[in-house]
Amino acid sequence: MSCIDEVTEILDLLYKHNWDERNGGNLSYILTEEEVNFICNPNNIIREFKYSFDMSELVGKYFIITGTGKYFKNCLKDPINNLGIMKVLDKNTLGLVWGYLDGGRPTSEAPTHLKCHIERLKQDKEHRLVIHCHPTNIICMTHVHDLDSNHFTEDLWKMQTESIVVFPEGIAVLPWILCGGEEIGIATADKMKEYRSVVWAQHGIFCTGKTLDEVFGLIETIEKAAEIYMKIFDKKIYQSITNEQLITLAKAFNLNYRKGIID
Ligand code: 2HA
Ligand code: ZN
Repeated sequence: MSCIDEVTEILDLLYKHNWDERNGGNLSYILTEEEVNFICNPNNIIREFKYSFDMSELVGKYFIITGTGKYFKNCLKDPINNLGIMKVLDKNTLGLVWGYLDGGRPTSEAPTHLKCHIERLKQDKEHRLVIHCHPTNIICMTHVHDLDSNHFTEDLWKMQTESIVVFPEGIAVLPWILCGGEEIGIATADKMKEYRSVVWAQHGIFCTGKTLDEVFGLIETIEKAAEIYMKIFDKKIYQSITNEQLITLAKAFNLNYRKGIID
């Protein structure tokens, strides 16, 4: 399977989960030189994209990035118009080596993605992927829950046994900030120093990790917890998972869970 097949399969699944309506969402994935060689000649730079922030730490790396204004719905059947593969040429420049055939360019959230990659690579050398999407129940929760990251994490952990196992480091929550801009990029990347998942209130989520399966699974698990929350938060609750039970779970699974939430 080529990296294009792998990425478009996930984009299609994200669309079918109803997490990427219209042109909602974006993805960026670090590719190996071998993966790029399989698709195109990585030394043939078709076009260049300039950015004002410093991406020195990424120079020489290859990324596949969804195009601005493109619909996840269309990526599986038409990858070459909807996606681009780029090499980071210098601290301010991405060089297109494949894709964006109709004259497209990287997602408006590309600077945020690239800043997130820089931070996650500092935490985990095997990090490769950033996915931004609009899962319904996570967005719902940011309307009816406070936006304190620890409290938000606590309630997601307590919705189902799997939560603390899948995201022991918790979830960061940002208030509403204008998307596509510098402020939200800096705020998101800053949270990525400690978290793999950052919720944007009334908008969606950024999730990061090593593989497509891992990050898709992270989004699924957070969204499932949020769905349970939305179904029960205004009902009479008879019993829930307690702090003690979460600590028992964490010990059994040897989880390095975020401290200061349940203890
Ligand atoms: O453009 O989701 O945040 C697609 C988006 C922007
Ligand atoms: Zn969005």
